Amino acid sequence: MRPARVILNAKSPLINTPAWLALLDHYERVKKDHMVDLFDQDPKRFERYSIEFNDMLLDYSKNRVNDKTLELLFDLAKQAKVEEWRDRMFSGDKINNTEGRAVLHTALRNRSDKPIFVDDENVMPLIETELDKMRAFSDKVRSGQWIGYAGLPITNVVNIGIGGSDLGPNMVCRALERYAHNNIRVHFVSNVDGSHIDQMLSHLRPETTLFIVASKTFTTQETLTNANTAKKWFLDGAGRATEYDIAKHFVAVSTNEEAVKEFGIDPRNMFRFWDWVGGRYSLWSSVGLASAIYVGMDNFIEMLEGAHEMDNHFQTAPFEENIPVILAMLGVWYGNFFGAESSAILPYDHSLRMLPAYLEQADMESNGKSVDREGRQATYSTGKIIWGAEGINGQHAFYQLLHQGTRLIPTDFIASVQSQSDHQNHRDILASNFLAQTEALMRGRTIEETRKQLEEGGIELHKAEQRLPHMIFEGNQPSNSIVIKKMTPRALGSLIAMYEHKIFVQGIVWNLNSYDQWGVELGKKLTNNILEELESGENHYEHDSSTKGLLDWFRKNRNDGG
Ligand code: G6Q
Repeated sequence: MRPARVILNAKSPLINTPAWLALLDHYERVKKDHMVDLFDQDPKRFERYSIEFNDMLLDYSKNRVNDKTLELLFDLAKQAKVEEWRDRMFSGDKINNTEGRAVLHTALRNRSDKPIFVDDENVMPLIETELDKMRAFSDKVRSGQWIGYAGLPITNVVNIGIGGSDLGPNMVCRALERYAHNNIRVHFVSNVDGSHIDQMLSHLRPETTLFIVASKTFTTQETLTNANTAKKWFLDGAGRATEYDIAKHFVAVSTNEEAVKEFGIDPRNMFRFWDWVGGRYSLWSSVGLASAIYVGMDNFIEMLEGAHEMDNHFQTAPFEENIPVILAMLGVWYGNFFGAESSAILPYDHSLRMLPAYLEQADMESNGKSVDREGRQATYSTGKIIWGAEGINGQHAFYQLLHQGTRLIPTDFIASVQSQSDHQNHRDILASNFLAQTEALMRGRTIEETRKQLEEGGIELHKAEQRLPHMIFEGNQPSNSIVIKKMTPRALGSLIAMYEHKIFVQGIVWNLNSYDQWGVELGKKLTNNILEELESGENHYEHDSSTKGLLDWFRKNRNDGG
């Protein structure tokens, strides 16, 4: 008999709590309400359901909520003790209970004088030291003072990392391109598919390239494989570099000094962070080194300040005015009551093109859990499927399903008003698409409106009647509009911190530990077993017939004949 996988008899009690039951009851009353009517009934709906924060505006009026809905959602947040958990996180309590760790990415951007303790040690001086080290190093690289082995300044920086050690700094570099150094380009290699690093290296020269090997554990197979390939390329290249020259071209970002040394990087060229910084929350730490070199340390600090301002807002604003709390609870409303399974991130700003991929990890790795903090089965939906792409491209592709599909998909539309380019006509076209889409998703198109349009188009009556049902849009598709004046480092910091806290609040409501990732760890282990078999040609482990069949097929068809 198959060994039992599920040992959990205990069920998480959330769905029987008073706040949850009240929401269920309320849902039955309002589930059919159309937003068009809600707007008609309340001319001040936008004023009442929008918030300005620094240079950011959140308009959440195009959501299927009324005052009562929000009140009940905030009751649920209170019942879950969001405020207490929030304060515990900020003060360094070990809220990551399965790994016994504090969760202190907020300390990395603590711009106040307040000390923050982990195990009775104030971590702020440690953070300041690393920030100073990042500044000294990035200044040298940017000013051309950091000289490679052939006496030339660095022109290309390659960040080798994956997951949390890649997506964050990569997304930040794209978002802040307008602040980039004129002569330094930054590249990111994450995939262990050798063609990724080959492609990258093919247009670089060892003399002017700096590699940042970013890995919290410094044991990640993909990263170390790519780093070794880079080292070999550096040493075997036409430039006659020696082991001695590695110090000028390889630096590490890690928590694991021993492994960094073993790889051959001088610990003096190591930038540290700590186990209380989760990989997917690490862009604020020295993992951000590539971005600090690219945009300069002043801009990097400004990004930290923007995040810190959002931290303060999250810690102090009442729920009714608290942006991360509002966004989180709207997500709970759709996921747990309307049964929405996914949520889309739709940036209308080319510089935010990597934001969906970044948030996919941040959200799904944090809240993709089915067991609560106490080890009980969650009998309710938790983290939604997060996906997205640049909105304007999506309009010509997948928006069809948003408008007329059978699923409810809440969306975040994100735009910045002052575009990076000088083309004003482009800017206005982009903005009008943004505005038109959220309006269309909300309003839809009624049968009368559709019929009128068909009549005006002069289509024959019988054809028009045939086409009619296909051209009706139900509307009532919720969206948040997040509009930023200009994509500055400060605004970006606030935006990312906003999403981090949204994810935190949802994790607390669902009673999850959002800060472990055992699902990711499992993948790493299974790969090693199969790699051993692939390389040796021997079978050591038991597999199902599918995995075995595939393994044999790979072996038979490898291009090295091995
Ligand atoms: C992040 C995840 C994961 C991690 C990568 C890289 O929260 O745990 O994405 O960042 O697996 O790990 P290293 O930084 O240890 O190489």
